[in-house]
Amino acid sequence: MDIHSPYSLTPEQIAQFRRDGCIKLKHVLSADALAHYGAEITRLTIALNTQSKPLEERSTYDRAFLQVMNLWEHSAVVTEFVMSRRLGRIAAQLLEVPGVRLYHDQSLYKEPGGGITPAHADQYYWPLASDRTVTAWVPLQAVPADMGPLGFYPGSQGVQFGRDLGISDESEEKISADMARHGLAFDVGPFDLGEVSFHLGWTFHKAGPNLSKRPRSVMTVIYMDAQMRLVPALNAIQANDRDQWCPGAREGEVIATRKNPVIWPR
Ligand SMILES: O=C(O)CCC(=O)C(=O)O
Repeated sequence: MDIHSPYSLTPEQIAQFRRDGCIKLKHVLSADALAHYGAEITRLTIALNTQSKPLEERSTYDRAFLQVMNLWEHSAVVTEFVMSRRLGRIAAQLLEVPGVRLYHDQSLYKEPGGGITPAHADQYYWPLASDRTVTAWVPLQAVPADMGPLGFYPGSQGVQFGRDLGISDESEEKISADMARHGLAFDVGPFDLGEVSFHLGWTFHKAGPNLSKRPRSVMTVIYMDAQMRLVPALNAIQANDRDQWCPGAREGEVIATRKNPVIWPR
């Protein structure tokens, strides 16, 4: 199962990512690899998730997906996937940095009937010093339009408004309206099997509901510059993130805890 050999990124694709703060790449992972790692990721997501309420009794956030974090700590198979040199090298090339580490991974499983993922930027949650962060969003099956594919506002990574809004009805309403004010269009479309998207921590994005009868199983890996430093937490959520994903890291210093292995180069 080859998940480590290099993927050819063109200079145009790297320039596109610099401009847009997001990109979708086809044929990144094979059907065999997705079936192999995907089975373990989905198994663990179901086993470890703690959501017990029916969809109609949950908040907007909790209707969006079952969310299970740092699966790599529970399974050697998932560790192998998260440490994929192919994905890590793409992340470093897109960020235009020599190396990347893991911030954390997470499975985002949109159940049949699951709701929208409200508009947001991920870095609101992270106590990190620079914008050199990127999420690989890896669907474990194809994602047609009715399953809630992830969509982006290309070019929104420089927008300041909305950076203080967590995922909520309020973020959906205010950020979507602000994107329209900036003339930034929402770009959404299906994902083929093997297609993977990458978005910066400050690029605004959202997803529609899962109107299909099948779950939308997605694994994400969040990478940061290997030289990323910790900054003081701006809010309780960032303090929690720091303690969960970078335990023992010190403000002002490079985040190099046991939970933040270098993924590329290796
Ligand atoms: O999977 C989704 O619906 C949302 C994904 C997302 O917000 C992210 O990976 O940053």
